Amino acid sequence: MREQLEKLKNITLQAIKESSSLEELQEIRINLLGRKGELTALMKGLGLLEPAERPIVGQLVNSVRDEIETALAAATESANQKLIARRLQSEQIDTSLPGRHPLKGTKHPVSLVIEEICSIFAGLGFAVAEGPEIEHDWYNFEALNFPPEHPARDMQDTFFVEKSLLLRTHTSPVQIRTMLKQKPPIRIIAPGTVYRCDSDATHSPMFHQIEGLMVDTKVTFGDLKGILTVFTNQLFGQKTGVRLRPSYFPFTEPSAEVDIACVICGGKGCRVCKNSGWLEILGAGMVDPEVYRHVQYDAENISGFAFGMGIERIAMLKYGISDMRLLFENDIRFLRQF
Ligand code: 2U9
Repeated sequence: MREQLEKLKNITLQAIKESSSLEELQEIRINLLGRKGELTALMKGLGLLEPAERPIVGQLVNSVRDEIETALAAATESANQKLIARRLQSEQIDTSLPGRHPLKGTKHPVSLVIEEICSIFAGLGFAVAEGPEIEHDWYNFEALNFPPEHPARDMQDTFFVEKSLLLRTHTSPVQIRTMLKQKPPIRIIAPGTVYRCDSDATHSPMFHQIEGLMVDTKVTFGDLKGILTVFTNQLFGQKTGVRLRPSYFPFTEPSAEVDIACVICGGKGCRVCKNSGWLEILGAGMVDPEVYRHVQYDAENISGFAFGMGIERIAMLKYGISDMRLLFENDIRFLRQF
């Protein structure tokens, strides 16, 4: 038994010396001192010895166990230290390295133009109004004096959701909703997404508009021209020429189209202005009395003007973009330039 103990001790101490991980040390402990361990088995066998021998061999077993426990504790401590040293080495942070720059986004040119236009009109006393993109036929057409057979009402131009429910074709229903809620004086602009069944280099089925409405006692066509001249001068520069041409819209009478001197050639004539020297950027007019009738305003005692513009067209002119589709392709190399 003595020899057996000595042999077990030596083999175990050697194994502890050669072990390289905490897991291996744990295995050695279990194999020796666990419930089914070799030393545990020897201790259980003490009962079979002569009574005189038991205390002597018992003492020997205890001293072998103590020696192995001490060696295991020392080896565990050293394996732990090595593990910590390895982690400190591999998880090292060099605080002197330059930081990584987070990717910074840029605003979309359409958003930039909407913000700039809203801010110009805010300076002229106009508040921003918004409304739903899915509209009822009545707010989008009927209240705006579109006759029942008007071509804009056709499936070819309008996206219908149901019989009388559609994707708004302009932001004008926002002004109708505002007039139904509020009495004059009214001074609002309505920016937003609109939809028309149209798609080529200068038309997208989804685009953006800003429309404006001013209603009060004694608002004149002169006020309309004054406000729009201040606006175009602020957006395109103080010396931009402006002209109004007669036009027709169902919701305004009289109506006009507003041109600015070509921002590319300065009015001399080029490819962009088709050699005319002028660029059409706005539609406008005095609100038709028929529109006031639909919102129960007294057309005899109030007057007002309205205007509308397509944002993509203005963004293209302002930033020299030749194809509208570039604005919707989301190519990061294009968008980064703004
Ligand atoms: C109400 C009364 C009148 C809004 C107006 C225009 C003229 C116009 C076009 C410009 C280019 C739309 O994006 S575009 O195709 N808009 O020419 N819009 S007057 O008139 C209104 C609006 C609301 C209650």
